[in-house]
Amino acid sequence: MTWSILGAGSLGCLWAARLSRAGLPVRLLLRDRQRLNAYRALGGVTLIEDGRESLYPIPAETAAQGAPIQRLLLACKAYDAESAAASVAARLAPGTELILLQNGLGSQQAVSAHLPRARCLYASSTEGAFRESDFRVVFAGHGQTWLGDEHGGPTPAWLTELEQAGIPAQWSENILERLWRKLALNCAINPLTVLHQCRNGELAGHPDEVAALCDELGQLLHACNYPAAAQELQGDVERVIAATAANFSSMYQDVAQGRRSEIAYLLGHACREGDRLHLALPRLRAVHERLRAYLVARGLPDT
Ligand code: NAD
Ligand code: KPL
Repeated sequence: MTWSILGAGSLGCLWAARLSRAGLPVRLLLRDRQRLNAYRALGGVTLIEDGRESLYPIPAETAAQGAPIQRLLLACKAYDAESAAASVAARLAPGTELILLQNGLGSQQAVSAHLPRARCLYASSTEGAFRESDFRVVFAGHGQTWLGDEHGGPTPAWLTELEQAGIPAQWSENILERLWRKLALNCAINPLTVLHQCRNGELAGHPDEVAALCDELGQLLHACNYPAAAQELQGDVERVIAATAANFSSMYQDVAQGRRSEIAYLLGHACREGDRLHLALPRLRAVHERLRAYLVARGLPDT
């Protein structure tokens, strides 16, 4: 069965290149004819790994046209997920499997609600990649991708294809817990790096702020019924800060480059869940408001 990939950015191209070189059928779905022409002019996806670059001439078509889609990786930003999924909805065969590869939470549920006949699986990844230019991607960090089904259901047989392609993936029986844990890590680190204009490692100089956020995120995770995601949160956050000390967080990079951030699916989602559960979360809300003001002052969306 062909892997269709919508969202030919950093992770979408990274998955496409590895599936393609393993000899698995894969095709890219591009936004429109202009993007398709630009892609064809380049001759394929270029993946740069350990300084070596390889070109993969992966077939591509526009999102609107083509054969029915049976397995789709949606690899766009959380704020684009609903509209991107809608652009291929008419092509989805009954029972199509969609893998929603977005950070944070909220976008996955929004996409699933619009596609009740599809099986929506959620993914959480710690792999790292960035775009040097269009369809030219650097594999920047090895990691792991967790996949799971919010509604249970069997482990997909195609996990072996990911293994065959060298994509480190594991099935999770509680993918929401995984996504919440990653959301909590991102909420404790990323906004502070933007507000303090610093690398991850410099947050070691703001231990009280980090601890206060971890404490409230822990309360939220317990109230949401994900106690395991709250375990050792602060210790883990401190470990990530130390291990990625020289890096700028993804949110810092988005803001520095004038790109929209995924704030609504990280801190925004945490605060909305806090409202729903009548939790005070004063420090988390204060950081959310400061970050929103910071973005607005720079002409960037605050949702
Ligand atoms: P990206 O911005 O590099 O790529 C997204 C691609 O989707 C872009 O090429 C964009 O043009 C395309 N797109 C958006 N809307 C579209 C539409 N309607 N039709 C067709 N294409 C459309 O993003 P990314 O870095 O690959 O991140 C994807 C998700 O994975 C994000 O939620 C991100 O937070 C998460 N993530 C990224 C990394 C990483 O290292 N890049 C690591 C872990 C998680
Ligand atoms: O995932 C990250 C990001 O920058 O988005 C880390 C480095 C773990 C910080 O939250």
